[in-house]
Amino acid sequence: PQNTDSFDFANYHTLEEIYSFQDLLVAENPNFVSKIVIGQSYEGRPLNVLKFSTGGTNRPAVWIDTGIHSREWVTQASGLWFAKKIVTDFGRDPKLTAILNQMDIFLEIVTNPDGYFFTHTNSRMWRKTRKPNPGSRCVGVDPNRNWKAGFGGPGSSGNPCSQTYRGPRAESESEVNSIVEFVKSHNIKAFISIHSYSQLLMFPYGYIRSRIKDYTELNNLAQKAVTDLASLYGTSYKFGSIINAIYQASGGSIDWTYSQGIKYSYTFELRDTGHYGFLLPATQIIPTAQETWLALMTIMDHTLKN
Ligand code: ING
Ligand code: ZN
Repeated sequence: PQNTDSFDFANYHTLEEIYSFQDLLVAENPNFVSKIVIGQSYEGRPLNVLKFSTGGTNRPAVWIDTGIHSREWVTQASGLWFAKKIVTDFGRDPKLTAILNQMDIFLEIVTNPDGYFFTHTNSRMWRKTRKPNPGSRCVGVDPNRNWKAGFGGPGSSGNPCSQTYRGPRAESESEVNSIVEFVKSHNIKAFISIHSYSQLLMFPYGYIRSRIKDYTELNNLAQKAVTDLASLYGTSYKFGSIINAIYQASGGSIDWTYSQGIKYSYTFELRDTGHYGFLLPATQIIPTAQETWLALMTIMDHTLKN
């Protein structure tokens, strides 16, 4: 398409189409949207972050990433819809406008571009990065076990052939390290990492059983967010700490961001609960994105007011 109004949000897109969409959106909204290349993937692709900002310097910000696991296609597709939603609603939706008058939003839609490319060309169910592992025939590291919080612990694997291989050391993957450097040099107040599937809204910890010190606040906010999410189509989400809601997992992104003082560290598992799983029909993209947006707004609004 020549403009983002004619972009087909109701279908899945190739990496190239997503990159073109991002450039179009920036070109259409030069005073509001910019593209930051925070690094490059193992195979040399740009790691693009869209910045939505009404001005200021080093403003408090919300980070949203989708697609850190490449096969979770409804997440990248939802990320595209969120990007368009932000430019459409700014100046119209008072709640979003108030958020953007004080905070920036950073959105990384294709957090694992090599993996995403591979899901289109070779193997639809690819999850990890595409970096070779010396001494093994198996390729790739789980970019959600590669963070420096409980790195190497239970719920991660030392076997390069595992889907949850943690990598040789924390932050060994440029896709992870680029976000780490970005987070350290920005004023991030909320960090939201979006996966599929299982219909969950989770907060730290994943690597240990102990409750975080902000447990009550994050639990209550999660409850409110999933209630708002369900108000649109009745989609039912569970919520809780990662270790309680899904399983123990060490080296995940939001345990690290929480340890860096980012209180509102959340992770979603979008639709469905397993009927289609990663192969969610494209007809569900827009409803999934719409309902998730309500929960995101709840978290961003709370972040603004706290
Ligand atoms: N689930 C996540 C995973 O990486 C998760 C669950 C989220 C674990 C956040 C740790 C931290 O296993 C999927 N579907 O990838
Ligand atoms: Zn995932």
